[in-house]
Amino acid sequence: MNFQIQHLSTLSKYVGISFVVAVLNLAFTHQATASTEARTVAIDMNDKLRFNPASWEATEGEDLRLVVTNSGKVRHELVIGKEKELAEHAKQMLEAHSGHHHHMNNAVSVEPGQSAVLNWTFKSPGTWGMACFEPGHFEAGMAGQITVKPKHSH
Ligand SMILES: [Cu+2]
Repeated sequence: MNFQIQHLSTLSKYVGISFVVAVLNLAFTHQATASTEARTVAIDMNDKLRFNPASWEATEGEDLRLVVTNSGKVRHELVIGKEKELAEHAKQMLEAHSGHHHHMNNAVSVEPGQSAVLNWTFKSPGTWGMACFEPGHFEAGMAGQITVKPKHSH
């Protein structure tokens, strides 16, 4: 009798603990999901001077994790910006006659055979562009388009 009561209390202790563990698990799982919410978009760059996909869609404010792979044998980069800004940047680069340039957080340069991640959120809807500013690449058509839909569609 005594044993049974003890056994029962031990059991309820375990049930209690596993309940707490379950709740904690739930809390942590939820937190983990919240912090890795970013949608992954895989973009390939190659020596045909093309992005693949060359056009894709996103939503304003959406957290994106761009996994950019260079499957070519020369260095490529992915620069994101409004198409007008990218065109202006390309012009400036030609005028500067310099292959050396700096970008902010809107670009990632990837060595041949490597991959890199660019975390990105489009702050406004509309047509955005992708470009590679390695010398001559943008001019040869290494560019793409991203259609960004508004966050609230009424
Ligand atoms: Cu390129």
